[in-house]
Amino acid sequence: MDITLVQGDITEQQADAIVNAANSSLLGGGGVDGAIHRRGGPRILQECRQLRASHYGKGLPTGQAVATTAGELPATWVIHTVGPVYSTSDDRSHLLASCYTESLRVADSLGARTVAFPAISTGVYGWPMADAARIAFEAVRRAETSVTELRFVLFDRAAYDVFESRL
Ligand code: AR6
Repeated sequence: MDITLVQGDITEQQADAIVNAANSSLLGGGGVDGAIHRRGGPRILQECRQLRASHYGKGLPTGQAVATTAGELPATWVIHTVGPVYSTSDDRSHLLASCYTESLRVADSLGARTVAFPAISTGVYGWPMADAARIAFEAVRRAETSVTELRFVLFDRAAYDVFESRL
């Protein structure tokens, strides 16, 4: 698996799947989540509502992942995962790692070969970028997956530089 880094907006990525840094409600929010629903159109939210009505009545638990189609986005699928809120008193690293491995597991189940990830939990959820990059790389390198290209899409130069220095 090739690991690549780009600076940019994940909603513009051509990939079989892009990953959404969602919340348990699956019903939208700010950051990446807001951008995906805004650019992808109402179909994604409609499928998220169906997931809530069927398998995830209480919401998607932290560290898990689930897919919808990608509406009007250039990608084929959106894989929604819920990162942990950063805490200094409670080590939630395993949950952040789980977002990456569970998203790759879902990607494999869809037959996706190219997958774009944002830096999960590093925005609203407050995870320090360098630590998030370390956890992300460790998790994806350990994962057994048929994905051939895993692209990290970093929103700004500072985030890109941190990921590059950790790769
Ligand atoms: N493309 C790529 N990266 C982005 C984009 C974009 N369009 N927009 C923001 N980022 P966040 P979280 C970066 O807050 O921390 C939402 O409200 C951003 O700079 O999107 O996991 C959800 O509904 C940061 O580095 O996700 C949840 O409630 C990274 O993406 C909550 O936020 C993640 O920031 C999830 O918080």
